[in-house]
Amino acid sequence: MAPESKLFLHDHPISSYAQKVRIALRWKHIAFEHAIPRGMGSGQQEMKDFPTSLHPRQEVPALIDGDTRIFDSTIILEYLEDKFPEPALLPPRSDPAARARARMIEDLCDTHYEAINWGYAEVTRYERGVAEGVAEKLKTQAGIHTRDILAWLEAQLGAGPFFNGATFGWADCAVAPFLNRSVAIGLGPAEGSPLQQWHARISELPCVRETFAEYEAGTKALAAMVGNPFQSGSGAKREYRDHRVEWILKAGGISIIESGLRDRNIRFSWPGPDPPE
Ligand SMILES: N[C@@H](CCC(=O)N[C@@H](CS)C(=O)NCC(=O)O)C(=O)O
Repeated sequence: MAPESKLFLHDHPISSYAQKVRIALRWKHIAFEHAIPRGMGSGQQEMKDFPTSLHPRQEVPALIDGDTRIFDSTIILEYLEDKFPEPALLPPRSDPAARARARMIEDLCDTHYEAINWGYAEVTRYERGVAEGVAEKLKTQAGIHTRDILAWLEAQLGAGPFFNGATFGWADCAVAPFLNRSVAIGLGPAEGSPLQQWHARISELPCVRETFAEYEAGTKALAAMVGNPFQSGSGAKREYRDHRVEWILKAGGISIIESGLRDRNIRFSWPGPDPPE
């Protein structure tokens, strides 16, 4: 029998969704190769090695397994669990409530939690809201909303040791990149709290340690990049989508979206075209 080709992951070390998939692949000991699509993060929509046939929204992560192409971190995890059932990421089928709980934790992190981290970076990395005078307000709101999410997560963790239950699994992969980013931006759980102890515990696991180290290197590389690629007139447009837009509005940043549309440095997701001027 011909050896199966390695999985290939289009991803980015800073993307929390991509980190979730890297952690899952490594936890399952599945060999994979990965790369950042050319042009990713440039806002130029010229990712020639990442066609819309792979993912209409051209978002990472996207997985290639032979002739199979899969986008969306949740669907990728489901595929991996179906194709490589051992070691299992989800709690056993005999415990449907625990499986549902793992998925609910993931859903909340993918939507409401991620939006806060993303919005915070829009302000701090891309200086959104500075000219509009709302940057500080958004940073404050990010702190308040993160506290609420962390309180919810702490209730889910309960006595621990893992979100998935007695062993590391799906729910832990799902929380890890988002909470780790909160820690990185100074909005993480209090020292000595159950959440902080969970973060320390999972950071020791090789699959997490390697992924967090790549994230850290990625953030350093990004910080070293001079200038703002989304400056007015650059032609680059940042994707504003789903919960991210809701969070910017909720946190008081409607003016950010108005100026982004006016200056044509934000776009909404597929299908296009961009909003008319
Ligand atoms: N629901 C998707 C979200 C993926 C996503 O939003 N990815 C971002 C990076 S974190 C992306 O590729 N954005 C396109 C861009 O920045 O141009 C998933 O779970 O994979």
